[in-house]
Amino acid sequence: MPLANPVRRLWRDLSLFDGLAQSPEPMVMLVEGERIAGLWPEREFDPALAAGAEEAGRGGVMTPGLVDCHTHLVYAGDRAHEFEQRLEGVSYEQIAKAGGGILSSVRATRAASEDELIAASLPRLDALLADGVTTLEIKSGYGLTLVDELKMLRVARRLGELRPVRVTTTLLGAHALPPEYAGRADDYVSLVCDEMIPAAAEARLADAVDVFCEGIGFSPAQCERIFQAAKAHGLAIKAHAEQLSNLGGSALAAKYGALSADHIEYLDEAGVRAMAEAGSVAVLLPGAFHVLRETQLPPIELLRQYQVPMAVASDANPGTSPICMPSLMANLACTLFRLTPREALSGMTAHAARALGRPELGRIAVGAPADLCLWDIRQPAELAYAVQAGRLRQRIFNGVITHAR
Ligand code: DI6
Ligand code: FE
Repeated sequence: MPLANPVRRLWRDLSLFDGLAQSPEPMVMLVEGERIAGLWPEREFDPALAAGAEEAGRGGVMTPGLVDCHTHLVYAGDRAHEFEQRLEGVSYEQIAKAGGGILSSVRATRAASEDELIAASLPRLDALLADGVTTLEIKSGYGLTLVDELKMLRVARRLGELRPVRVTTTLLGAHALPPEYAGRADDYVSLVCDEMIPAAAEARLADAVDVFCEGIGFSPAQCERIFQAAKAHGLAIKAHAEQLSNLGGSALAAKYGALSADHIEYLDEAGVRAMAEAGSVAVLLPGAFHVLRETQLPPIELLRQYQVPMAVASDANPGTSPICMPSLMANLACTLFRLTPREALSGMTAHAARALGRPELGRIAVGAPADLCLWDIRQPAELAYAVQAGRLRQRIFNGVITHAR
């Protein structure tokens, strides 16, 4: 039910980026309760339209709250030693095959209690919030048993209750083959399909199901079984695909109507076409590209040609992207992938929201939830151009100003 007397707040003289484009002239925005209630060019604004509204801000750049649509935020331990090994020339795949990599985070995460995981994850979440995130996706995938995957998903849900942020959750049981299933990958996939997916769906702990379709992950045939199980339980589909090689995982995910295919450095034109036809979002993860010192660029020009929406996310995780700073991702997307600043910002707002199946988020539009960021900069492109903490003047979540300075 709408509030009888919702709080009305007015922002004046805004440089406004609505998630897709920048307004050509200064704007006025009215928020009523939890929603955006009015948008006018400053020169057309009649104060009678917002009678009784409190002026909450003047000047600055207003953007939608940032949407980080791909994170592995919940985990225990760290992998600083592997970072050093990689600097000495050992590859990510070699470390994984020797039982390190994802499996080293699995050992630490299995050993941690829910409260310990909350305590480990909150500083990372707070860093994202302080840089403007109002919605994020959190994946499981460091548990790899029924009990530990559900534990991670519960932690992710609890994080969303502890802070003013929207959290969507994704079951990534097929992230790596746990050691107790060595040589029995198909049996492990059966565990994911027959136990993890039904349990996560039943307890409403997962909004989507993800897979790591890769030589060191799961084969396309195994991923397909998982997509079928996800569909049967009404869960959305995502895929880590074409990160280290081209196995056709993105096209396979598209065939099942995936919300997104993520990483996609090795994606080819057939894969791009399949994604365009299915309406899947291409999630670019420049943090992992940077940390792995990858050289194969995602097919940005083809994605533009086929009009596949491009999202940009942090991939925050202990191995390939220990980075909790979305504005740095905007910068890396431009410097490494040659996105324009506008594409990078759409990638962290409107397109990222689509990659989560929440198209009502990531936009500044009348009627949309008032998740917003007011930045102390002159033009939106500065968010991608300069890497500098502390530019967020106000963070507005569901109509409430949660950070202000
Ligand atoms: N690809 C990635 O970049 C992350 N997961 C995946 O499938 C890395 C996860 C990790 O190294 O812990
Ligand atoms: Fe990832």
